[in-house]
Amino acid sequence: MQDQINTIRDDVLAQVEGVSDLKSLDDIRVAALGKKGQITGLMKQLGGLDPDQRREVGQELNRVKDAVQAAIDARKSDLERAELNRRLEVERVDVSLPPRPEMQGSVHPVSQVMDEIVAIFCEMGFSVAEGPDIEGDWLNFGALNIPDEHPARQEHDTFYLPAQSDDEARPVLRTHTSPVQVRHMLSSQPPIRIIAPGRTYRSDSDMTHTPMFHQVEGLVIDETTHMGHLKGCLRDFVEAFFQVDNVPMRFRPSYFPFTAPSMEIDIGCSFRDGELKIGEGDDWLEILGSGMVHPNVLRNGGIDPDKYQGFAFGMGIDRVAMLKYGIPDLRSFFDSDLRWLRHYGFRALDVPTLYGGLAR
Ligand code: 2NM
Repeated sequence: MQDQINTIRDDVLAQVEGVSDLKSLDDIRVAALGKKGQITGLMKQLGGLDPDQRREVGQELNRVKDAVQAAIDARKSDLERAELNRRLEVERVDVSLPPRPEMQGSVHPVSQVMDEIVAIFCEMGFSVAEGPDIEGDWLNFGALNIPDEHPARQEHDTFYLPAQSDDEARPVLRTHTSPVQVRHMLSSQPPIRIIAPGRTYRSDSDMTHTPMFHQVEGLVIDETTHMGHLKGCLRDFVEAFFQVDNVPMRFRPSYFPFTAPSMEIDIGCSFRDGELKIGEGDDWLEILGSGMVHPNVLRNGGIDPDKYQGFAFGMGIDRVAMLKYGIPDLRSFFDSDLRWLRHYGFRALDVPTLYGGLAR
């Protein structure tokens, strides 16, 4: 038996020495030390020996087993280190190389249009305000004079999140950026001139609606701010944005809970040969909602409606991006299709400014 043990030990150690991959090494381990392995087999024969022999051969077998296991472990870490070095060599990345042309990104039309809108309003003296996407019920609805029974509050329009406690209203994904304006009113005093661009959410999904979309809203408040300012401001904006002069504009009476009076704003356009032209023709395109901020909203924002008044407006960014850049399908905006992004995207270093040109 002693001879057999020595032969197996020398044989296995030689195999371990000669192996060059981890899979074969493990096969050797199984053949020697596994359930049906050679060394395990000898262990099983110990029962047939007389007690003295059993102790002696048992100790010898354990020494061999430990030696074989140690040799396998050492070989394993050698092979693993060699494999890591091989991969480090093969997968080497030179981070100082310039990017390859086919990897160049582009600016999404929504980002582009948002930057254009920000550039126009900043030139007029507005600042940009931001707020969280998750809002409380009060800031998204209550403070904006939207009553409890208003349809916009119902489940089918609003994404509700689980309530934090039993006696608190459920948080919502903001359905408009108006809560940003309320936050701004609460944290500062007039004069106020801000725009609030950002993501908004409504549970609505079809050809012309996506559950996440982008909005920009504006708010101007001072002691004597009136509807003439509203009209002039939005005319200047539309003409700068669509790069046309003397756009026909139509102010249609409308209703929003947060403004009174309220109006929707249409601009003149024509659809000829499947092409939309803005600033001429006898069709109308609705692009903005607006109105004089409701006294209740001013009060909820901590502003005295007997001393101050102002106007607000709101616009869908995705929609005006489609109109301005002739993009036919809204849902393609959020598909992350690289061919689409390359076709409709903008060059990263062409930052929109009024003096340098808004786009392309
Ligand atoms: C619109 C239309 C009309 C609006 C009102 C306010 C606030 F917070 F000042 F009350 N922010 N935005 C507003 C007004 C938004 O979107 C179609």
